[in-house]
Amino acid sequence: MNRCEITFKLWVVVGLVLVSCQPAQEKAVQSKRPNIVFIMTDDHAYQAISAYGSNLINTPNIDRLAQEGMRFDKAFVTNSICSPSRAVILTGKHSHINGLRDNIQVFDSSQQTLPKLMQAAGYETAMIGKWHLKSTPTGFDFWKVLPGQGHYYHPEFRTPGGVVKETGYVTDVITDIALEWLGTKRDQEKPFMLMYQHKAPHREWWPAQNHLSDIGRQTYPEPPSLFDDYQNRGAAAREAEMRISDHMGLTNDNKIKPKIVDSLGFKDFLSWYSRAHLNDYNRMSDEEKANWEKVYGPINENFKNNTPQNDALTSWKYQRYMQDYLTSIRSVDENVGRLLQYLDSTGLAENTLVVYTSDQGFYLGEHGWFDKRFMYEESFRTPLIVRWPGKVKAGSINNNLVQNLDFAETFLEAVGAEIPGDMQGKSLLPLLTETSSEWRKSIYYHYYEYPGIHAVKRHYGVRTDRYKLIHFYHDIDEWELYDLEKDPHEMNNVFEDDIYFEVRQDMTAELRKLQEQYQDSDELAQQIMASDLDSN
Ligand code: SGN
Ligand code: CA
Repeated sequence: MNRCEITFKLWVVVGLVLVSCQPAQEKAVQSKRPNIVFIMTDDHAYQAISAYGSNLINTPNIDRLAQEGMRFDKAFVTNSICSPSRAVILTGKHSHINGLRDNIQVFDSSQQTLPKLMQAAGYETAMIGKWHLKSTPTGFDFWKVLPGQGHYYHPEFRTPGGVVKETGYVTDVITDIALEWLGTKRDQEKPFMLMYQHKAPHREWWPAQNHLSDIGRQTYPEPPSLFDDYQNRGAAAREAEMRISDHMGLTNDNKIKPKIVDSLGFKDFLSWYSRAHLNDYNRMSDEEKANWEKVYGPINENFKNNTPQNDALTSWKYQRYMQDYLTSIRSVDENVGRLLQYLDSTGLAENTLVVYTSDQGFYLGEHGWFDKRFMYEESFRTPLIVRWPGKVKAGSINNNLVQNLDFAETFLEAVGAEIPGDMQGKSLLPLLTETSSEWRKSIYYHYYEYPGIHAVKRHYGVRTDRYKLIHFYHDIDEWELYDLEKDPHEMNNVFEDDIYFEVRQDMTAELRKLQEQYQDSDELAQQIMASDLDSN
């Protein structure tokens, strides 16, 4: 027997003695309390998950969660951007209440958060991977997080002891750290909540070495609105700077060498694009660069020799975008598989609630776009799959309007902890266990980061099962109304259409009701806007 085995056996004996000293009732409750593994990726569109019917990629491991659990088809965020989404998840409160409304602000981590409440309920907690809230993580017994956006190759991590650099590909490394924590670092006596949060598939979509050979094997179908002309909508969609054609970089995003891009007379939308590309490239070792060149060298050559123009260039960029984006998802899926395998082999799977979600959705060419931010479906929606053996029916599908605002309350209820009265979501437990069909009729959204990268104007709105009403404000004052049943791709704003007079009135009343319920208002939005402008 080696030292580890002796220590492990000792712990088992100590554990058994401790457990057998507890009253029987308490033991029963404790043994039932589930672990929570919260898997969140960054910018993973539901359109790129085969469990959601993707025609772009197979994601067998994420699909397995859906086969064994519940897939939510109407899961949304409250503010479709990274840091705000994370703050909503940690607090169970809308952005204007938790104080973090955009990617620029710093999260006030002294406030009440889910991990702190879980700790108080006797849970061991960990945060591993993308954090993106600037302030030091609080409420975690263990944390190891990427600084800011982090890097794909050989990433640095913030830890309580300072910054450390790891060798390898970010998605693999984050999983290694998570598995190590699960196996040897956590207090094995306590139930746990692991927040396992990937950088991938965030821009600029750097694939892993072991998947480079997938690049270029497939041609992807173009979405019907790739060449959207933004007719029948207001200025917000037209003026956003996230078009594949105009704002996606040939260097950083499409991985064409800056020298080639220059020599062909192209100019990327922002001047830092080529520098960003070179920085990422130079993070790779010589061997990795050589492997990279075997795949991207011919792509570069081809681009130089047969340079596409105009619409053909947009189509080419879309293919390049999909190749890199989807290949970085292959690593995510593979690593989700590693984690699920670990839960199976240790017997943890049975009493662990596993969630798969993303910090928001993403445009895969719909409306000609990449990025997110808008309240239009592709970025407003987010994937959400929950597996909880014995509680959630395998292969079930839910169509209720749920939001990332609901996660904190769901987890607290699942572990039998009290839900603080100031949280603004709703526990999903009755939906997960199919014990009640009573649910909310509408959801609220508010996006703030404007002026800012991608130039998506500030807006708030309401969505019901069938309709969506949006108000864009700041340097614009425009309303949009969509009939999602007749116009699921949101190509036609019917706000001014007389046929929708009553719908418009009902939706406006619903919006004002939600604003009141969530303590938001036009006045507050104006105040926030003025103070944001002041501080910039
Ligand atoms: C970076 C990206 C943007 C992206 C923001 C926010 N540019 O600035 O495209 O919208 O992050 O993303 S990049 O070329 O530097 O990747 S978020 O997921 O963190 O909100
Ligand atoms: Ca994101």
